[in-house]
Amino acid sequence: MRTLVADDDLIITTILSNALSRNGMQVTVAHDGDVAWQALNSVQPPALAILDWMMPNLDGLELCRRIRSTPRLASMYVILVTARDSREDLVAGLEAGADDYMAKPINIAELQARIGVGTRVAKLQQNLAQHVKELSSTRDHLARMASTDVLTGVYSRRWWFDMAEKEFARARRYNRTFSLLMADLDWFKQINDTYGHEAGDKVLNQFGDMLRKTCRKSDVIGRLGGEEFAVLLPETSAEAAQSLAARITKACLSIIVDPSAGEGKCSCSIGVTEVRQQDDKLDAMLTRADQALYAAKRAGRNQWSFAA
Ligand code: GH3
Ligand code: MG
Ligand code: MG
Repeated sequence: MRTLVADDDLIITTILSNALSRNGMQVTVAHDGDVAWQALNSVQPPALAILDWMMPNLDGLELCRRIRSTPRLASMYVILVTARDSREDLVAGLEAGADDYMAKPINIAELQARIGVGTRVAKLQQNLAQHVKELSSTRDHLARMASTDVLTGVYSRRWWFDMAEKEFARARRYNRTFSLLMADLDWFKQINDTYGHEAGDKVLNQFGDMLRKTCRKSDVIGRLGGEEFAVLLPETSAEAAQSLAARITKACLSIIVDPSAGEGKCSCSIGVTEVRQQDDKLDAMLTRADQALYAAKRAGRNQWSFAA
């Protein structure tokens, strides 16, 4: 564990660092307040600091206050050492943010005991900080893994890919067919630019609703990113997939961007493909659907195209 000893008295710093080293601590020594403040602000700050009250430049009391008002140092365990031993001084020290208070002359047994307490608390703080770090990384992971896209209510990208991989494996295993649609809203950047990002979000939300209403319950709808969606159609032939694509393209036209003003038509382009014997991975289908989608875009948008 890293520790800092700050005292302008060389004898005191020697006694303190020896005691700390005997406890297996890594000790940094400072002989004035400025140097101590620099050491406290190093990349890896000490977990325990023993500070003299009276030091040149910055005194221990001021250091305590600074430590407590610096979020990254706030959990540091601080022992204030001083020859001042009145009750008022003790209160002032604790109020400035010290965790413990030790009067000079230093008694070795007392010092050892107080270092023991400080180490225990500092270790608990470090464990707590580690736990908080782990929890927040778990939370981020869970958010990434969440099944639903908040804006549209359809499956999130990650989840959709998981489901699609499973359906691909299942269909191959039992020699079943299935199809895939890739849909992308047309001129969506222009919609955002004209009506604002919030209106754009509402369009995405309506598009998700429309997909859910237009598709079957067994179809797997996902938002792959931005204004791009994919629908997996289990047990569905190319013909049936194309007729669904036609219905989606038509239904999209009834989404109004700014309903209060009754203006702003919306359209989408769709790429359609059916699984093929030679497809060894889902990727092969995705690439085909993507190419068909871009063919539909090139052909003028507001239409679907089949990857023949
Ligand atoms: P194209 O017809 O070729 O698809 O043109 P486009 O404008 O739809 O496509 P482009 O890829 O140029 O722009 C997509 C836009 O979608 C840009 C981006 O700001 C917007 N977008 C992505 N995600 C969101 C979102 O969650 N909300 C909103 N409002 N806009 C988004
Ligand atoms: Mg687009
Ligand atoms: Mg796009």
